Amino acid sequence: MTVKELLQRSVVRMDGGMGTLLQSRGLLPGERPENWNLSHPDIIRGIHAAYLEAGSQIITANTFGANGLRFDPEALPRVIEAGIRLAREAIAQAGGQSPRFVALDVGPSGRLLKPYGDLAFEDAVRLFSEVVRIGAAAGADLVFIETMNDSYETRAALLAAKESCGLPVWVSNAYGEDGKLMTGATPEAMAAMLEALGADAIGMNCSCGPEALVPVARRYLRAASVPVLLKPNAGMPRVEDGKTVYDVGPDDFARQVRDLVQEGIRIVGGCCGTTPEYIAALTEAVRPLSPRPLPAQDRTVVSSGTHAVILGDRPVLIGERLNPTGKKVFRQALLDQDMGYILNEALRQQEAGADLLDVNVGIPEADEPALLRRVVEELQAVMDLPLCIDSANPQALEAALRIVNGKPLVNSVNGSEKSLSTVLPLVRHYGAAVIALTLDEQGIPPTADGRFRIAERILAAAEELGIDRRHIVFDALTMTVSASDDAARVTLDTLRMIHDRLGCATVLGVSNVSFGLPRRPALNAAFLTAAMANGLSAAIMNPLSDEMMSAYYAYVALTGADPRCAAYIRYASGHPGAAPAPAAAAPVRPAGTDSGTTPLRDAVRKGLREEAARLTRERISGGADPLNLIQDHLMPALDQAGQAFEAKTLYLPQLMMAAEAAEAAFREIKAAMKARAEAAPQRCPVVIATVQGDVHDIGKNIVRLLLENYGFQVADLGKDVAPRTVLEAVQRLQAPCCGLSALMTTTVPAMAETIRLIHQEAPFCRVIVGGAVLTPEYAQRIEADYYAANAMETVRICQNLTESAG
Ligand code: THG
Repeated sequence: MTVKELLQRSVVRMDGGMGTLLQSRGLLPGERPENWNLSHPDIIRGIHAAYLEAGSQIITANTFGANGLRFDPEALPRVIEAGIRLAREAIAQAGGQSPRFVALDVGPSGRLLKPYGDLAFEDAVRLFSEVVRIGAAAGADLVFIETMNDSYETRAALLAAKESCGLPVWVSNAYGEDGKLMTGATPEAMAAMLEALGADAIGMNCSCGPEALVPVARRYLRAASVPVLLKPNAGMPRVEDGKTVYDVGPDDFARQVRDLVQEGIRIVGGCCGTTPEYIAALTEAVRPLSPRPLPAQDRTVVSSGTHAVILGDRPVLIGERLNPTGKKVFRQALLDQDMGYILNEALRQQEAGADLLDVNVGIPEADEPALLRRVVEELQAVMDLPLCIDSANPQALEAALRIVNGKPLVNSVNGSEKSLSTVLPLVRHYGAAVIALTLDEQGIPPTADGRFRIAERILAAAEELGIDRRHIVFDALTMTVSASDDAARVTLDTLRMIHDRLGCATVLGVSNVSFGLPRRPALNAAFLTAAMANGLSAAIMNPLSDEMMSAYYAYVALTGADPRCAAYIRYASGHPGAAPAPAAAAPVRPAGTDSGTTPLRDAVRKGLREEAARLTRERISGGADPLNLIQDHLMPALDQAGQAFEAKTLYLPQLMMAAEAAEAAFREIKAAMKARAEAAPQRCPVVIATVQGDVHDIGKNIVRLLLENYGFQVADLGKDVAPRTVLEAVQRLQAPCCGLSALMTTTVPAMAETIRLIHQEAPFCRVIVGGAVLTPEYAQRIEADYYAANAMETVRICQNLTESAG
């Protein structure tokens, strides 16, 4: 029997925790568990044997953290091969009739991907490919990608697995209490992307107990058409007397997981804190159950790195403005690689209510594959709408499809042999949905029947390649009504036929209809309404056109797709569709107020690096005091971003991008201030660091600049600094003050530990803390000596401390 057959006919039982068991067998903190495949093979085999005894049908090899970042090229294959071999040996020794399989376990790389971290997407793909190739050659039966907390990294791992072996691939993500991944993805977004890329099963593991995962599990079951997997912790981990404890026992665990199997979960197991005892209870609970049939899914879904968009529950809007056709300024921006302008056009459309953005960078002068790839990377760093990748160049499509996050829409394929044979394989391989133009080698059929026949042909070709019809969005082709009286009629009839007879999603580039006529928005709006009434799922249009947006919101409200007319009312009262004033004319509040916007604050908050740097340069050359720029613009913008992050209206990626933009502005300020700092008198040393686990340090960099400006000798230890390292620097320099910053709540314990160490071993040093998530109360609780609300306060505290000391 194969893994696929097992999964088809039964509820599949995996194993439970490995890491927590190894700790109880003496694995030391910091020691790599995978090394035990070589140093303690009996223990590893023994754990596998215990899980097999408990009823596991699939055991995961001890390879979770085995990758080229943690192991050198010589050690990596040895560790992985030993891991697979030990699992295989445990199965052989257990004997028995029923089929048992070995999963190659693939955990996160341990690094964040660009642009938030420093690992390039293609490097991540290479890293995972290496692991998968070794594991597959060593005889793994399937690949189990698990505990991934970032959509982009999950995509890299799945793409690598699909490209490097022919084994089934199961993909499991770790959700936070808010039902999202660390970088913001929802279950629907992950399901859309992973299924399209060909995952054989998808689901969730780790993070908390089964009860807390019920809502996430249900969302998976509603969204997925492949089997859904659930491997929870034995409850929420809690630290008690320095030890991690879990508070769901084996029987409760088994009962809670069984309830979800009755709702449709098909693959079960445990994660942290679960032991063979849990799996034995689970085996007993689920063995009598047969799997629920997989639901047929017929909705067309696309996604970004954070969320999914369903085409057709209501018609969706695809912003058309990232397109050089007929737009001189945009064309020039592409020639100049002026990302600031391009990103701003994207954000304006997002704010105006676009659901997706069409991206077309086709100008004859450019290297389109490189440019499209770059623009897609920049776009997904600052905004989170799914993309419609628009190119007639297959190389450009592929370059963008490789590195895009989520499940994009490809614009487009058509009925010609050449297009079908080049574009469809890309759509399949990279897990996209695709717009299919109802034209072919013979051109655009003048009748609806002719266009419909092409649609049928494209559908057959796609299904032949294994692309489900729900991934095809048909374009009925808008021609201008100025050239032919029945142009719009034919398009509407085609829409209706495709909608009624094929049940597929549809799209139109709406504004073509009015080409060559006056008052185009009036025609466009009327045509949009008619098209929606004939089954249009998505409109490529200008979301900044008030006429079209009015027609759109009115239609959605009138057809009952806008509960209590909420979107219509919001639109009608705020007019978000009206083009916002250009940046230069935006209201500027008096400097120093902490709410409200300035162009520079806006650029920082939105994560626009080049824009932030440019505005900063302009301000400085216009005579602004660089220090004031920090106080009045950078800090408030970072504060606002930090607050939005805490309020969960903004996610980690966006917070990181805001920090990056502030950093870009800050580099300009630093350059302008260099001369001044050199002239200032020398004061005592101050050690500063961003605490262990924190990956960004813009706040600390600002503090450094100010301190240096006031003459302190700053020893900047950088980010992600271990408590001991901070202590050693304080002792070496005999520093009377030390500044620590923490950006994320999760790193506050590391800050507390650093403070404790300094107080204990360097009692002469006072610790000042700050950072996005800290409050004075929290600072007091972790026994910091001072809390600084901003960089200037840190300087004042250091001045007071050193003056009173000296
Ligand atoms: N189907 C599909 N894709 C498409 C189209 C379609 N992509 C391109 C186009 N049609 C839709 N996109 C645009 C993009 C830009 C403009 C129009 C349609 C445009 N319009 C004004 C003009 O024509 O001069 C410029 C106005 C402005 O500056 O905003 O530029 O049918 N699948």
